[in-house]
Amino acid sequence: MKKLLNSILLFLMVFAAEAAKKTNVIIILSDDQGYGDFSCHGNPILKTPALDNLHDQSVRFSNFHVSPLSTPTRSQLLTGIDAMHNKASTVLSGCCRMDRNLLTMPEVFSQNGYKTGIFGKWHLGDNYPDRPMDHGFDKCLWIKGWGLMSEMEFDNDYYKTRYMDSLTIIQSNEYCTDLWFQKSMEWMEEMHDKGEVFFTYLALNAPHGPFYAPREDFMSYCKNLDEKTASFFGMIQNIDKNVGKLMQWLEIKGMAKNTIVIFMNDNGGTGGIQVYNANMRGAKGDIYDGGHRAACFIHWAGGNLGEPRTIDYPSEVQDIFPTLIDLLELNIDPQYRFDGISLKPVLLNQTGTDRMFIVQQGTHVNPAKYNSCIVWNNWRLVGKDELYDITTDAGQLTNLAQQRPEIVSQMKAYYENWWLTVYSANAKYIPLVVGDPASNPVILSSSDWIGAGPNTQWDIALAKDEPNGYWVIDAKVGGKYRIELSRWPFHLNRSLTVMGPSMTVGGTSIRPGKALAIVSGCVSLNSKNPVEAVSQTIDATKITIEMDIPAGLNTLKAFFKDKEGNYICGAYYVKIEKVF
Ligand SMILES: [Ca+2]
Repeated sequence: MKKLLNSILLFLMVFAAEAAKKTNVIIILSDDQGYGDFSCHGNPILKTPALDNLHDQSVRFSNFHVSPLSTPTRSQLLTGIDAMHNKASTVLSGCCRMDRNLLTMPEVFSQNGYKTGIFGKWHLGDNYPDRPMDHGFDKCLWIKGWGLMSEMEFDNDYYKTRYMDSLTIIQSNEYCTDLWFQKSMEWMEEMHDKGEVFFTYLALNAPHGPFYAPREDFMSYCKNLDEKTASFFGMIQNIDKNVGKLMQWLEIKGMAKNTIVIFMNDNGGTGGIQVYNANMRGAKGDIYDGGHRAACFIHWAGGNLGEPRTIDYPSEVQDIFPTLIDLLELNIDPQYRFDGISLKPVLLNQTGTDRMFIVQQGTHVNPAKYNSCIVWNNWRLVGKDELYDITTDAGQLTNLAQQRPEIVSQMKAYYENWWLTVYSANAKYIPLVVGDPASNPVILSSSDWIGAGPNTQWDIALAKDEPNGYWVIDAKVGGKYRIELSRWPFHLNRSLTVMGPSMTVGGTSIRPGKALAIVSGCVSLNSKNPVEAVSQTIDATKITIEMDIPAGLNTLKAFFKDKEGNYICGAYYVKIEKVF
């Protein structure tokens, strides 16, 4: 009898594991939407009926934290490891690439038989070996940099979005958010028809600025709001419509029950906080709750998560990866360690363990100690000496540090231990690879300068500069390299000395900026005397310099001069090719 029961039990366990393995996963991450930019969170003007519906049918984490900025939230989501440990810790300064040895979410899904797809914004490195296809995604429809009109997507357009299918550049006629949803559904349908189970990462670039909404969505808000806010809310309304379509489509295709849908936003509020900020203090970039508290809706109609409800257990974006592994019983080396924890017990109505975690601001190469928020249930230690109880003081206005020194000292002790693991790990960043036959040449741009290099269309056009900016490169082989310096993105094929284009590829106006009297270009390797070359023709689009680069780590600085030999600005784009 016992044997029979054991067999039945084993059968049920295998059955449950198989059922879990057939569960698809869709993570939707919006860009620069704040916690307050949902009508279900109390926004008095913005209407988000589909997100409200998803909220109502989901388990919601109401004390959920991301990073104050895009890149670290993405690296933490995909690795389950703190940004200060995975090294993609901020935007700019070469700090947007992940430690290449870490396991990523798409890699683990792949190893467990899933097909994996990204649709949208990656923001964890534009070049080999840091692209989405280098980190485990099978299907990659993506854009570079922080999004449309970043320095690499200089002339891209919200209404007619240009994107890459793997490395093939495709010009669409679609509005960006519509494109990502539509293409992801086409791919998911194809996978579903083939009997494949899938992991879809819908990494939207909206409602990140500049604010361009579809006209009909802008019209919903323009009567009572200024143009910028109306456009921002319009962009969210468009996301909302697409979420509604996706959920309906999952029903029609019979996938609603066996698909986990997670919706999150990636940092604090931006374009809508003057209307509503859910009573929080701070915005994107801040260490107060307004900078990093985010929505997290987990919807699994066929799962056993119980009734839709709100959970105030403290949770962070690093928890999502271990939670999915746990919920879906994915195979992974049991020794592998995450900084996040599995939320499965909490999702199954058990009591979560007492925990603290840290939201660290990752400014430039080395983060500043205590430029952080420590989260411990209702407590927040902001910086070194501001203590808030968010149950009675959501707006973080009354500092309780003097009254509760015992709480402060426990939180600081936790931070001090954590800091020991951070500083040494983060003193290094992930260098850019050049001279690898797998990807030669490579194009580098100013957003990867060490220092705050320009990373927007308008800053490039207006010739904003960071005079001490340089790249850190890892030359896979030593020897002769050809380095081309350009003022404009190479695909524009534009003269060094003229203004920039005044239109995007879709016909939207952009800033042409200013013309520069560039006559020569210089490259300095490892702070040595620069090698200089003069522009060959009056309308040259680039200046080429050949030089030997030793194998391994090097610094490379490139800049332009006028005819008197005066420094003008850095070369925003360089193409580096190993000459074999
Ligand atoms: Ca963002």
